[in-house]
Amino acid sequence: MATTSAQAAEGAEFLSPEDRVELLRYMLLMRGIEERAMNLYRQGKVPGSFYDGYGQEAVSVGPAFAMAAEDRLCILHRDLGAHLVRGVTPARIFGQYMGRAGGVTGGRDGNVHFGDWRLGCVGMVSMLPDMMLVATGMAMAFRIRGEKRVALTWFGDGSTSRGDFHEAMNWAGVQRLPVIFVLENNQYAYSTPLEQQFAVDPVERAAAYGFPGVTVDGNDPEAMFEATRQARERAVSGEGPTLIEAVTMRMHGHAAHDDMKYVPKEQLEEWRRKDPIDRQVARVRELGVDVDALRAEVQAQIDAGTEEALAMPMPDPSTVMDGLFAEEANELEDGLAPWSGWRR
Ligand SMILES: Cc1ncc(C[n+]2csc(CCOP(=O)(O)OP(=O)(O)O)c2C)c(N)n1
Repeated sequence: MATTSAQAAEGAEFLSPEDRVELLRYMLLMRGIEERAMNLYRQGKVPGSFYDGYGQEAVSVGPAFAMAAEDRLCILHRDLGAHLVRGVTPARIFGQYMGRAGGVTGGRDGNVHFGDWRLGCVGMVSMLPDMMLVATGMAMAFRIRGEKRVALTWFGDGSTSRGDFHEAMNWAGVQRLPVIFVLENNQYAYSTPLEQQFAVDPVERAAAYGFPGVTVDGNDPEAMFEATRQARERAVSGEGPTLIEAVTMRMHGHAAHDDMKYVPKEQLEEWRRKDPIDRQVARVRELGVDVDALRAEVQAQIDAGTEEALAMPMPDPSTVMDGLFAEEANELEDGLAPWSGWRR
């Protein structure tokens, strides 16, 4: 693995002190929202099950922060931080989890299957990893239209054993498409550990399809930012795709119903010591930032978002057919929504 410190140090050259605080803020927001949502689930207010990305906050926030407003993101269920970076508010997310009219899908889809296209987030496709093909197709469209834009998608280690992974990797490589693949290697696909999934480190597969694969410490938001920034540079300058393997750990069960008894306690303990938020807190403290005040600000946002969502009505059944078909829209001509990533 390339050393985290080297990747993060390179990234630090491009990140202002405010950017580094923003990375922490989004990670705190993601963790806080998911903790609150888990409580709402236990209170019976979130239907179905609940999926989170506890411990993987840097994997979603770092890459999303390195992208531009005109880029497009196919976001996985463990990557709430990416929606937050793109400007989705906590209230809309809580509304989504609880199936309310004010949720991102207006109560039309399960709690983690959402994406606000106006903010550049593609609605999550549950069949894994079909979003690799969606991102590859979008990158192909950008190329055909002559637009300097990049598509990025996240997917798990379990996904790399599926045919869709290989089809997307092959086509992206053949066409040298402006697409970034972020493989979140979180050690387990449900209860299946890595050694039962593949005989080679999947990052090596990039070379087989003719483009670079880079392994990154997935618990370091600045290293993730930098790897993605470099991949985006390659993509917009016509050099094609990059596979980024983010090495991390799924610190919770597959979903709320899974007690993950199959994960050895020592393994969890080891990863707890590498918590991505603790790491960024230490950096930001060195900058002289009052982290307790930042935590309080984030908590207030979460409390306000929860209240707002709890007051949202359930969807009106007479609107069930709305939004079934694509409406004519060109987001580049209509003007890009304001958002808060690094290239704002
Ligand atoms: C094609 C397909 N098969 C099965 C599933 C059910 N499923 C959802 S998540 C999951 C495990 C995925 O593991 P991984 O890709 O490693 O991601 P992780 O959950 O570890 O983040 C499975 C089997 C699915 N969504 N799509």
